[in-house]
Amino acid sequence: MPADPYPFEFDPATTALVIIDMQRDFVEPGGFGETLGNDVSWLQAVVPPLQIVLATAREVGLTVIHTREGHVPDLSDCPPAKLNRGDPSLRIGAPGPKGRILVRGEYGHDIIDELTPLPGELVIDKPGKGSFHGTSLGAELAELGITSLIVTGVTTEVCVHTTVREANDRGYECLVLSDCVGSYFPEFQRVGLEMISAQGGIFGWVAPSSAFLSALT
Ligand code: TIU
Repeated sequence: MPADPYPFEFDPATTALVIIDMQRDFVEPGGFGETLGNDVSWLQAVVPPLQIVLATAREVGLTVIHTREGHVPDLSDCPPAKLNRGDPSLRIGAPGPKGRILVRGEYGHDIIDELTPLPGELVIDKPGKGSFHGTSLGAELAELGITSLIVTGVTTEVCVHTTVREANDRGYECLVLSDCVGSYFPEFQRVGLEMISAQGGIFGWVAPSSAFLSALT
């Protein structure tokens, strides 16, 4: 299929759709992300195209993996370097508008209704920005024989980038769908995507979801 910086080849049998951190606290109005002063409309724009990609992936039987960023309730999996950031009243574990911020089991931590995982789809709870650090993702992908990842979700320059970088170092081919990843900052979105495909595809490929859907169906 056409992609930047050159065509991306994939076999659906060894490819997974990865949907990163489409959680209420990052995406929805009134959530943690908005509380930090971010404009969530940039992230909400990702939902409709991602719904189409998810529905199509399910139709053709692609492996679907969801991730959620968050911590166990006693925060024992949250290092001080991550915990002690920013305004104490808005820190991880503090009471937020949709439950304790980034704590597993809280309403705001869960995935938005539009993209609710189906039974049988893998949901990876991750303590970090990357999806491999501190999770079973690498082992699960090896078990499934997955070698290529179609990467979507939020935010482009944070958890999407960290995951793509982790995946690249582990030998996975990564295609990032440009309209299915979002940032609170338009300039980070643009540059974040450019950074992936620059230098001959230093971390992977970038293409719009329309190109991926054409290749898949
Ligand atoms: N999922 C993810 O990207 N976590 C973040 O904290 N992102 C921000 O941009 N803050």
